[in-house]
Amino acid sequence: MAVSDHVGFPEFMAGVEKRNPGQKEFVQAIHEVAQDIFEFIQDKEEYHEYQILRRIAEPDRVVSFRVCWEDDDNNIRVQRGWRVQNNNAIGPYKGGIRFHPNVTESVLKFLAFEQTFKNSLTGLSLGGGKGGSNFNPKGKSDHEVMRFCQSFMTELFRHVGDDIDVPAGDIGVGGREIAYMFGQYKRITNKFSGVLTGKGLEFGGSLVRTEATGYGAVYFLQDMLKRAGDDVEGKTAVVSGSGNVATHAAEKIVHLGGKVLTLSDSQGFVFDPDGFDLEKISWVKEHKTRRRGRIADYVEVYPSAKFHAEARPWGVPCDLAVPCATQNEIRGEDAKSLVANGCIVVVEGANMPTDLDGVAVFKNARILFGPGKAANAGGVALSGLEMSQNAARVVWSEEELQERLRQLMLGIHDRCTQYGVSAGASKDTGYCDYVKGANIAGFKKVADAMLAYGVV
Ligand code: NDP
Ligand code: 2IT
Repeated sequence: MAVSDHVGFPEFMAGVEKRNPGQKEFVQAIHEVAQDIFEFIQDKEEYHEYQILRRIAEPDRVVSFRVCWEDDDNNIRVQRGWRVQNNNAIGPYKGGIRFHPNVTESVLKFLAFEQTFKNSLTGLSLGGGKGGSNFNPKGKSDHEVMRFCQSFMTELFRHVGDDIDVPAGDIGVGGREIAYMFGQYKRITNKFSGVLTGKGLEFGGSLVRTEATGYGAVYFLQDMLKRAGDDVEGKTAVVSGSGNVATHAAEKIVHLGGKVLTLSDSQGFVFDPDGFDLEKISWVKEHKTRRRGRIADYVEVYPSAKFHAEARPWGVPCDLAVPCATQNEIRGEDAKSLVANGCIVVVEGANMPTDLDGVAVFKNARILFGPGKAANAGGVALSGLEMSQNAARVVWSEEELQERLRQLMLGIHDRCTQYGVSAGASKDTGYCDYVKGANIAGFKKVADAMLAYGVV
């Protein structure tokens, strides 16, 4: 069959929508990747013939299960759990677990799809997966969270394993939840293995895993700026979220001499005109993670700051925007106001925080735009290093891991520029479409492995 006889992008997307009715986040994620891949494979017959993109966009399997648990008032509660194993062409399925009331199969399928490209971009041997539940950990006691996590793992354990599928944390799943799940896995299987990453340091966790996503995103930002002959020093940054990724991204921006103006949570954002210094960021970490409090409480401790209820921070003028909360938090209108206010770089700490309209605004404005699958890959990359340490039963030093994270992010940046700069432009200085670069570089490794396997 001639290449010109194969389906084009619009027909491909129509098929995706038909096969995944109502799964708008999943369709959106495929849309963003597929437009670049279609361009890349237009003269590459094998990728068409073997239906590679069509196969990557169909998860290997989606496991859905009931999770029953008992709350502190002895009510029996029923939640739904999932594990989406998207693709293991280049390594065991790998990706986080999200506990949040808005988790649906569509959300987890988009995350597992994105994760496949992200994990490939790290250069490590990691396939793509994601899991989670519509369980809301907010307002639950430690014992309720423990009972939920144990029940969740009582089903999940059949589907995971250190060479099969290795989950980690994501929204609503941090060190506490990973420990409860790991304890239950160990109890059921009688095996101490690296089945989860993000573990406590006492039981196989890795140094630097906690900081890795946020630090990595800012390293990526630093590399984009450096390529443009600039740096973070003296720049103002608007950061959203106040969880693991946001607080560590903010911390690294401060280390590099930038000024962080905002942090947020699901109830609104805080603007601090003096900037969040390391002590203030540390207060936020303690308050949000240990005390499980609200970002709004910040203004009681630091009264020069102002809390904006039910609002997102994208209207605050800044040089750098770093979305680190959730999907679709930057819409087209938000993107326009960032550009109009002089923002020069957007780097995504979260997964798919910018919707398709927003991405188009950033691309048209030709500002530096680092997509999540490249910019936030430091977390999963460090998870990959946790897996290596577990397998070899060794512990690497903080210094070694910090250096490896830095090099991994540099490698990801390099892979993006390899495919993101138009033919004829300079690889070192020409405009880089990082979205395209990340999509193609991430796709190519997985696609070539799939080609080698034939039709399986
Ligand atoms: P956390 O649970 O630690 O923090 C999440 C933060 O985002 C909180 O401030 C939370 O506010 C806010 N948030 C969550 N959902 C919403 C929503 N619907 N609207 C507004 N704010 C919201 O999660 P992480 O920091 O780990 O994850 C943040 C993002 O980074 C996610 O997109 C995740 O997929 C991505 N990511 C995480 C990695 C990791 O290693 N942890 C790796 C790569 C990407 P509140 O407290 O009010 O809920
Ligand atoms: O989105 C992500 O990359 C994560 N939540 C981390 C995944 C991992 O396996 O460390």
